Amino acid sequence: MGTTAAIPPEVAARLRGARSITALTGAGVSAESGIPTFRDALTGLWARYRPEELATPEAFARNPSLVWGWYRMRREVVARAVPNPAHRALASLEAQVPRFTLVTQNVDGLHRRAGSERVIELHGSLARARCSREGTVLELWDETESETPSCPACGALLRPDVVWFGEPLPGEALRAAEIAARNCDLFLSIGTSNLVEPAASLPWRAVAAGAEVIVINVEMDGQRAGSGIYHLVGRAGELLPALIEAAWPAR
Ligand code: BV8
Repeated sequence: MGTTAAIPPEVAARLRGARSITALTGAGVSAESGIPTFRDALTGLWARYRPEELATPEAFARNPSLVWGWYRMRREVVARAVPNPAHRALASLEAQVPRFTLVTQNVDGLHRRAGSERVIELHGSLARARCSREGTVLELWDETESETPSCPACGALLRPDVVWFGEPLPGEALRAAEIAARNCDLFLSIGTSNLVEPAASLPWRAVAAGAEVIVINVEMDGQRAGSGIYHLVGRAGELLPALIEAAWPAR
């Protein structure tokens, strides 16, 4: 567990004084659960691919079996993973702060497994598949190593229910995330390289509406700096619990 010594008092005070908080998480929040981030080089069988080459409709059209294999492997990694203190800290923040909205780019479902109830999943979920013809969403489907799963209703190819590069985000989720960004006075950007749009613009929509930003990341390369933007360098699994403890010391 991180010590509160790592938290500047003004940052703890800013969290304690926030009336409305929106948090955006990326793969860095799940890194301490053993789930590789996108920036971690893909390993083993997948080492020769980049996510942008696999997480696209074109890759799926070209080789659905390869893309399903990648998602099957990732589902197996997630099934073995458990939420870490960062996920649990965010679940406790939802309980502590009346107006708290959690927006995630992650598709691993760990926020909900940690107890977060209101989670806006911008990029879908590994736990669901979707009929590529009718769009029907399934939480259970037959899948074997050798053949790609097909829709039980119409026989068309099933696809993972995630948002691929070049695909639009779910309209309702994106609208809710943008409203939450514009209506908070504190925006937390946690464990994300903040490169992939339109999620990457959410913190700046918050700033444009007068919010301040706390960035939590193990490195700040490429992260925007400036007045009203606080950088906490370190692991989310340590800094988030420490930040909450510093803001609301255990009675
Ligand atoms: C869209 C789901 C429009 C799938 C994902 C040029 C060409 C083509 C497209 C574009 C282009 N320029 C911009 C675009 C748009 C594109 C985009 O932004 N591309 C980027 C690469 C430039 N965006 C899209 O295509 C989006 N759609 O724009 O549609 C449209 C509109 C209407 C009609 C048609 C089309 C769709 C984007 C969503 C793609 N799907 N995921 C899957 O998971 O398989 S994106 C995926 O990558 C993640 O969800 C996430 O969003 C992103 C990875 O980012 P991070 O989560 O931040 O992870 P990353 O590894 O990058 O960083 C981890 C961070 O954690 C690091 O900073 C690290 O330092 C830190 N960290 C590590 N450990 C810790 C830690 N921090 C704290 N604690 C730790 N322990």
